[in-house]
Amino acid sequence: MRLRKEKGLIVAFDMEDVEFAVNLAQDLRGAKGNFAIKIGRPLEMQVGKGIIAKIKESSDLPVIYDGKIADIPYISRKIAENAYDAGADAVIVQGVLGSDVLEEIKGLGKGDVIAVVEMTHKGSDEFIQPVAEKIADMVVDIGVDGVVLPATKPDRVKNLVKIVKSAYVISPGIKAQGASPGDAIINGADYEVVGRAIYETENPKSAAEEMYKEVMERCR
Ligand code: 3DU
Repeated sequence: MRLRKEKGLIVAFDMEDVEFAVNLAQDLRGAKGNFAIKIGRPLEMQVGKGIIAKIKESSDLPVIYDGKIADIPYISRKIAENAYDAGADAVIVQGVLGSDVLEEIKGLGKGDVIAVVEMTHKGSDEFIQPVAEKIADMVVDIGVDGVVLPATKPDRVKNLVKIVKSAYVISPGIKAQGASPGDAIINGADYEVVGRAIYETENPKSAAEEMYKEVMERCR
């Protein structure tokens, strides 16, 4: 199930408790709102790629594998292929690696390719930010399906969304990293990515629903 270019929330699954992750995936089945699930390495490392299949079986939502793939084209393709074959609808790749890596993964034709253009942390300003416009141009030329832009830097989201055009924009950095729900979507992003502020709460399903409501109300 591919992601559409529309407003929604992506729940980051970075927890290390596999049973908790599977239960949350099941809970999110009936959640009110437009949701997707993003599986990160801390969860994947507990059991390997089998977690992608497990989460996919447990939920009816699009599943993104966030391996932040960053290797030579041959290895990057292998990682992406394993993720798609396990059931991932999309994989996340570091855009800064260059066009050959992205083309290799895109060439698999097995699902969405999402490229990281700029990141939320301060260190991203040292080397990635100065070339982010170039990365955005390149990933758009290749025809990636989605891009990652930092919700913690709303002015950057505003500038970079103008370049990415038809690709959907997903933006992490909400709450735990300082951005407020709605900061990225108000500036042109499609999805906001939220991890700890959902899965570290008493009732993650209602936290996800509440946050979805809050974002939609702010962006109306
Ligand atoms: O800070 P949170 O717990 O809401 O999680 C944010 C998620 O988004 C996490 O999976 C992380 O790997 C991802 N992400 C960023 O936080 C920042 C980026 O620039 C790119 C991805």
